[in-house]
Amino acid sequence: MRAYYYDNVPGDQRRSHDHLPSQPVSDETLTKLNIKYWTIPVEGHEEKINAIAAERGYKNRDNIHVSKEGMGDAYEDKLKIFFSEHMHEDEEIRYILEGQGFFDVRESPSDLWIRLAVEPGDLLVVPAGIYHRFTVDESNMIKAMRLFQDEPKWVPYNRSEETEHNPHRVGYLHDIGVAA
Ligand code: KMT
Ligand code: NI
Repeated sequence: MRAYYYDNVPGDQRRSHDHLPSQPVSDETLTKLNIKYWTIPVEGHEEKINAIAAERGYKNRDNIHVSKEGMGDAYEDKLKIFFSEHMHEDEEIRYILEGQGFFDVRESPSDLWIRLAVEPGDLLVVPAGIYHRFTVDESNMIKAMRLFQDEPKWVPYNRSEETEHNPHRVGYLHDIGVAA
């Protein structure tokens, strides 16, 4: 997984949006934001994923196939929803099985976008309350496993005045040592 600051240049979200030269984001920065990631080879991943799920108390999971083929007419709409800046009220794991995509996460307090370019084998732990968004890249296809601690709900709360006061958002900022 490569991590770099998003260039904020208008245009297709599926392009890399890398600065020239690239502005890499260090592991230390990701750790400060409470983002954890590791690599688990796709071949034979089941056992390791099960162990991580058990260890972190994840009870549910689903597989998502984000592509025109996998979603039909809903594809473009889904992409728009995924790319709206949002947060979740629980910690969620994403494990990439096939294809590529970008998770953009907000760095706080700078409010800059950090782009995480994910590929098969990448496992990302997205903390509750972090603002983020997702898109496929120009290959237009990703298959991922989503792991949930409780019911397999996937509720995005789009960033608004209200989410600024959401206890999970406030808790996240507190956890990373940033005043709300
Ligand atoms: C999220 O949290 O934004 C998503 O689950 C996006 C799709 S996962 C490839
Ligand atoms: Ni999300």
